[in-house]
Amino acid sequence: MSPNAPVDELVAGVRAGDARALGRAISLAELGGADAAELLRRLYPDTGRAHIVGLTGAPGAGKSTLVSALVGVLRARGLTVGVVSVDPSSPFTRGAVLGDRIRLVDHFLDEGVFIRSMGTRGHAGGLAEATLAATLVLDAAGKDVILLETVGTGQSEIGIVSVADTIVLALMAGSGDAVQALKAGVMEIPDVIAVTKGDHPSARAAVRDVRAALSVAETPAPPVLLTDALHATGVEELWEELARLHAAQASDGQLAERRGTNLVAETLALVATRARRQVEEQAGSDPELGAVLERVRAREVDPVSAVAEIVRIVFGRS
Ligand SMILES: Nc1nc2c(ncn2[C@@H]2O[C@H](COP(=O)(O)OP(=O)(O)OP(=O)(O)O)[C@@H](O)[C@H]2O)c(=O)[nH]1
Ligand SMILES: [Mg+2]
Repeated sequence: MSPNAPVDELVAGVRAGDARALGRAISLAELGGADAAELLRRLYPDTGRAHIVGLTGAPGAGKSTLVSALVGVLRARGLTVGVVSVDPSSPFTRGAVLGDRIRLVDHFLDEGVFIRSMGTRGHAGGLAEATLAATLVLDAAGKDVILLETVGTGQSEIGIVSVADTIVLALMAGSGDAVQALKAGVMEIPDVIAVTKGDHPSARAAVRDVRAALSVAETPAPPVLLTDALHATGVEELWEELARLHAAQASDGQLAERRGTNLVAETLALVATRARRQVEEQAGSDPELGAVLERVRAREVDPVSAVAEIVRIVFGRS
C-alpha cells in the first residue's frame, strides 16, 4: 500500500482490521481535508459499537498508568482496545513521545491493541477534530473499547472527552486542589472517580475526602474507587464499574440520548473552531476585512458594529 493509498483501500483495510491500514487511516483522518472527510463519511456507518471511555485528570495524576493497567484487564477478557492519548501541551504527534511519557510499552506488540498519541501539531481542523476522527476510525475498525486519555483539571478538557460514553476522573491521593474544585462545583462531575496511586499512605483519606466533597453536590455522587495501577489493584473493579454503567445506560436509552447530545455539541464545537480559523485567516488576507480592522484601530468604528460587518464579510450574512 502506498503512503497515499486511496481512500477505498484504507476503508477496506480498516474494516478488515489491518493494523497498517488503521494507522494510515488515523493519520489521514487527523490531517483533515477532503480525503479525510471522505474516509470518515465511508467509515461512519460502522461506528457506534465501541465503548468509549474518557480518562481525564491533572498532569501526573496517573492517567497513562491507569490506561495501561486497564488495557491489561481488557485484553485478559479478550477485548480489543484502541488508545488515544491527547496531550495539548505536546507539539508531538503520532507517538513521538510514547516511549517515556506513556506507560504502554507492555502493549506495543499486542495486535489487539492500537495506540495513538496526539499533540497539537499537524491537524488542520484542530486537536478536538483530530481526536474525534481518530476515535471514529478505531470504532469503525471494531475495537471493543477505546480509551481516550487527556490531561486537565475537570473543565475545558471535557470538550475533548465529550465523545466518550463514560468519563473517569483520575484524582491523585494527596491533591487537595481537586477536592476543592469538586466542593466549589467548578469541576464537571464525571461518571466514575478513580483515586489513583492507591499505594500512597494518604490514599484512603483521599477517598473519604472526595466522597465528602461530592456529598455536597446536587447531582447524584459518582462511585469513587481506589486504584493502584502500578500493582494492578482496583483496576479490575474500575473496569467492572465502567462496563456496568455502560450496560445500564445502553438498556435504559440514556446512552443513545447522551451520544446524540454529545454529537451535536461536538459538531457545533467543530464548526466554531473552523469558523474562527476562517476569520483569522481572512483577517490576514482579505482587504475588505483588513479595512474594517483598520477603522477599528483608528477608533472610527466601534468594535460591536465592526463585528456585524466582519460576520457579513466572512460568512455572507449577519
Ligand atoms: N506509587 C504509584 N505511582 C503511580 C501510580 N500510578 C502512576 N504512578 C506514577 O505517577 C507518575 C505519573 O504517572 P502517569 O501515568 O504518567 O500520569 P499521567 O496522568 O498520565 O501524566 P501526564 O500524561 O503527564 O499528565 C509516574 O511516575 C507513575 O509511575 C500508582 O498507582 N502508584
Ligand atoms: Mg499520561
